[in-house]
Amino acid sequence: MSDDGFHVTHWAGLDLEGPHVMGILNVTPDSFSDGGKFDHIDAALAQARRMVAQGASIIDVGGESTRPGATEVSIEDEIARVRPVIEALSNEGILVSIDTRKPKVMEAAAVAGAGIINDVTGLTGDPASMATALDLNLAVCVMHMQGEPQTMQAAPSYDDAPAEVFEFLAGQAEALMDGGMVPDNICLDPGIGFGKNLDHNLQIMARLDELVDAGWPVLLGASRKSFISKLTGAEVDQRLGGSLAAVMAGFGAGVSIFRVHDVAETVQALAVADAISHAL
Ligand code: 8Y4
Repeated sequence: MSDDGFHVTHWAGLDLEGPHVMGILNVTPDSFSDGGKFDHIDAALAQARRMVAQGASIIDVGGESTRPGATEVSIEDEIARVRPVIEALSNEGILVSIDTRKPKVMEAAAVAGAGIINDVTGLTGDPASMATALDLNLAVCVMHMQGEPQTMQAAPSYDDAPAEVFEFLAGQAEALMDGGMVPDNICLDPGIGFGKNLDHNLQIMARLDELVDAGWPVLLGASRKSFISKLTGAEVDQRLGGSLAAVMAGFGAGVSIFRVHDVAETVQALAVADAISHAL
């Protein structure tokens, strides 16, 4: 390691000696037209259990779509969607992250048993987010986003995208530490596709080693994202190859956690890459 020696070895109770996979579980009306109803909860639970059986260490439960054009979700609706899923999974001993920008949803998710807050605004989306995360004292994934979900892809602009993204993330980690959070609860994520054009995304992924060298655990979410289509033209359900290539690039740079749709394939790719890395 080419740094001063600061290096977090655990996050949210996970040993980061080897890579981990976070499986994506959407409980939005995009995927379930009537979020909160029994058969939809059952389908979500079945999908989550399948991903755990395939080797996922974390299930990321999201009840609010950040897609441009997605309809706003009220706090009450978002909680109604995610709470039963979080309760059931955490009762089964499954580590759950709550994908939300709303402090009230963070609190409800914590009560329901979530172990991780995954906030795509990096705790800047609501004035109360930072204080809520510190108060709940759960593990957090701090993600970088430029702008707002509705408009962030209109004109993303940076002088040096990796430098600016990594600087923001280090600052949020510092703020969490200043607020009393322990290092083992902090993970950083450059936010692929969130207010970034193709060049920005590629530069960030090419320089992930710089973020890893800061010592914090790093999470990468590149699964099926549109940069793959910009490079290959592949439709969203045909992006496994590109998604695995991004995972492999991140693994080589020292990324610890990978947020993906295709858990079995990603776990297999990481098992091979990890074994190769240990054969040296
Ligand atoms: C197909 C499917 C194409 C999904 C695009 C997408 C991240 C995240 C999202 C991420 C963390 C997404 C909630 C966007 N991305 N959380 N969340 N990191 N920590 N788009 O990169 O998956 S949602």
